Amino acid sequence: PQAIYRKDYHQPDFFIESIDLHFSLDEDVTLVHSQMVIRPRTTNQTVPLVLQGESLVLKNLKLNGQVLNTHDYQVDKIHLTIPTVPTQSFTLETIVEIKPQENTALTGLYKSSGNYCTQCEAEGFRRITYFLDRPDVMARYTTTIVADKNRYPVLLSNGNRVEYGELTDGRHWVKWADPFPKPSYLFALVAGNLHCHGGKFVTRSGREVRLEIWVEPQNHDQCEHALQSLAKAMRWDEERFGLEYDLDIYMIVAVSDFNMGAMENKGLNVFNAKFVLCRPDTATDDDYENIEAVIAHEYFHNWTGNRVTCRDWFQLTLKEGLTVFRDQSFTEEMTSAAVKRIQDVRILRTSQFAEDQSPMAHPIRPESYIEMNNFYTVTVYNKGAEVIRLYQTLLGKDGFRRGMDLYFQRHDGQAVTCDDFRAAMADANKMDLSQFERWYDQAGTPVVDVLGTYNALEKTYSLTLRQQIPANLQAWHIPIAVGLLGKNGQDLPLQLATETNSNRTCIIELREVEQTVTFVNIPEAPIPSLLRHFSAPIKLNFSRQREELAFLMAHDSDPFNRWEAGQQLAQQVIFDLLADWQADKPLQLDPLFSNAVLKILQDTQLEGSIKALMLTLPTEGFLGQQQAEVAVEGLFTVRQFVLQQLAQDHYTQWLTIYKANHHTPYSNEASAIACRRLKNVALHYLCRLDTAETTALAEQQFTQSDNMTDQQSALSCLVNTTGTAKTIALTRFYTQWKENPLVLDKWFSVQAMSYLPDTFENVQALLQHSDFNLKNPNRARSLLAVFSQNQAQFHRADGLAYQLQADIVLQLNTLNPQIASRFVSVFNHWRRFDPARQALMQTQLTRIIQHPDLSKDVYEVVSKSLN
Ligand code: DPP
Ligand code: ZN
Repeated sequence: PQAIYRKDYHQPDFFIESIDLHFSLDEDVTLVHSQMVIRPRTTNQTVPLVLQGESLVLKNLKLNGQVLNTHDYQVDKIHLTIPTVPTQSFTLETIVEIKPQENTALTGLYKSSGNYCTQCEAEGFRRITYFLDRPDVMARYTTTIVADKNRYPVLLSNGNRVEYGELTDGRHWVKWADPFPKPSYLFALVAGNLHCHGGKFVTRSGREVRLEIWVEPQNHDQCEHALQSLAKAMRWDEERFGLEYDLDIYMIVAVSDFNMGAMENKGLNVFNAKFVLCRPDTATDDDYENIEAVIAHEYFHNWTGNRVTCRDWFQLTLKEGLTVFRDQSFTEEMTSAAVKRIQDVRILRTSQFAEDQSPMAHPIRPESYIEMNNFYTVTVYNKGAEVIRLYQTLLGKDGFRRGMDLYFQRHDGQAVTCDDFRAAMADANKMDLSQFERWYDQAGTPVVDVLGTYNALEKTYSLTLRQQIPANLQAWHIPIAVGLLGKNGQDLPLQLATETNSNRTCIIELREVEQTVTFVNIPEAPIPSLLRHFSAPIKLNFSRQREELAFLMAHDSDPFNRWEAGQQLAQQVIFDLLADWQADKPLQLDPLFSNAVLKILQDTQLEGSIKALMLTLPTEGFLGQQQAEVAVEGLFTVRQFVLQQLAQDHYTQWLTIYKANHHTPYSNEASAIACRRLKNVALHYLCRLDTAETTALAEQQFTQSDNMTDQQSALSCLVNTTGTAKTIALTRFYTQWKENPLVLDKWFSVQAMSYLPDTFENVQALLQHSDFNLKNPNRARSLLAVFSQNQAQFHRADGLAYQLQADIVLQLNTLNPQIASRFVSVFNHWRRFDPARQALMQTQLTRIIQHPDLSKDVYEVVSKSLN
């Protein structure tokens, strides 16, 4: 397979002005009839017209109404080429046959639960009809869908419904017209038996927009939260960015089989049902929050993605980084800024920093790809969002808004680049952002070493910051938010030597390899709080004593850094214990850490959700990343020891917290959510003790809960207990929820996450369960992707889990290459493990790459991994 390079971009030779599509949906073959008006970019020379098309059977081809004869064109597996076409605009008509019912890749047109749906991003439209399937070709679409009226009473596409009618043979038809030119990746079609949960939204300019959530009929009572979330997102975008919705109708369809989270097709979003459906008894608090966030994310794409789209796929972060930043900001305002920030940074540091350490490392704007679908990554999305956040940190909220306004003013209706976005930010604020481009060019996580010096005589405090610059790279432009705490735990007023005013938090703009800043009028040796709010996606090294971390954990006015100090303290404690364990010394928990945890437990001022986060240890995966070679067994053992010890040390306090928060009635309010988070953290600690008493507590919660947060949490405690309670609860949960696939996914996940040593054997058995189905991405992920994150169990020393994973990857390679490629990516980190595990993983990677008929998706990841 060939790589495609960003530097090779050239404009299309042809534009497609309009496309009139006609679908005849049938159980055997579906016919797609397309009529395009095509305009050559230049009229002075003739170039061949090369359209993309995959898995299509061409039945008819006409140019300006004339049937083309087979000498006049060529068809291969991925193209339709017409060597000679007119130099002026012309019409091209094609008829192709496709078989959506056989499409297990879930890209293009496919069937899910008996209904038809589409997924075109990035390059799925070419599996529907021949087209210039690239985002800088924007056309006006009309779409007519014809289907059996009984089986497919609902027929949807982008834009507005303009005509409909009935045919004599039991079929009916609907015609849709989308007034906005769009790239093909935003095309959508849905046909099926669906229930509509409707509502309306009045825009701030007074236009009424109809909102429709379409679901399988049995799910009619699980739509209201999605609808409310949509309305909230619409309002927020008006208030924060002045952006209004532009069509008269906004539709969201929930489907059960979906590769991604959701898709922002113009006016007709198609969603993974997981991000639409919820009811208190079926969905957890996190599910509710994720639904609100994903609904908002796709809605926000209407401006950042659809109205202004990407010139080419290398620019993906233009729309994804920006839209993730927008959805994060939205959630920060809807829930708690601190909690959301901590959650987002956790994802960034566990997944994206790991990607930076892997052979798949790439800048947020990649330089090349073999298969674009492999670049829908945490780097493009989450690091991309951090880079957008940097603009806001540097320019301020108002400056960022000015940049956004200029971006839309300049580029509405266009397909543009990351450079265009950066230029709008720079021009609107008259700021030089040329060095900032390095965030787009350079892969990897910047590392900054910091030294602090207090001068008691002068009453100054200096920070020297030094970037570690890898070979061939250059210094980044990094805003670092800093505060200084006095001995009483309060922020000291900050005044730079160059300033007259003082602040509590100051942003240092680090542009050079090394810079020193000096604060004046500092009365005592301060304790610095660095990188507040995680002001840049970097690793910051500053050496600290445990006492200092415990102090920050108790006092920092920046809640993010308070949490961060606790995490760093826990990490130090765990790594020191690991050294003891490796030296065969007895393990003993540092009382300083245990006391710091106790202080958090007893802190009555601390908000519950933050408290719950502060009581959660860093994961084995995150800890492993900080090591030169992941100590699989050691980290597992030591971390378990710490949890167990904290459970014992503070038994009474855990129980008190549990009881104090247990009786709060269910609601979706932040305060009730905080109670559930806190009590469930407490329950997990208590259940570490595996006594009759603690198991009874979990059992009671499991049977009496009226909401999924509590039920699932109790179940996940019980699967780690050793008595009969585990089997009883699992059976009961299965019987209660076997008809609800999204809840049943949780049943698989909870078992895959168990830390007991028979987890792998259980996963193997679950693969044979009648409800397991590899073709359904949610189900496959719920068991296998979740298991592969269970570090100690997945990386068991005998390599059996690796072999199983590779077997699955090879099956998925044929069924669904996109999911196969995600699943094979767990091996990307193979070089970070001990030699024995390296050899075992390498064996599986080699076995995979030798497979004939390897998809581009899997080939790209595995070949980079082995390189
Ligand atoms: N649907 C995916 C997303 O919204 C890709 N655009 O991120
Ligand atoms: Zn997106």
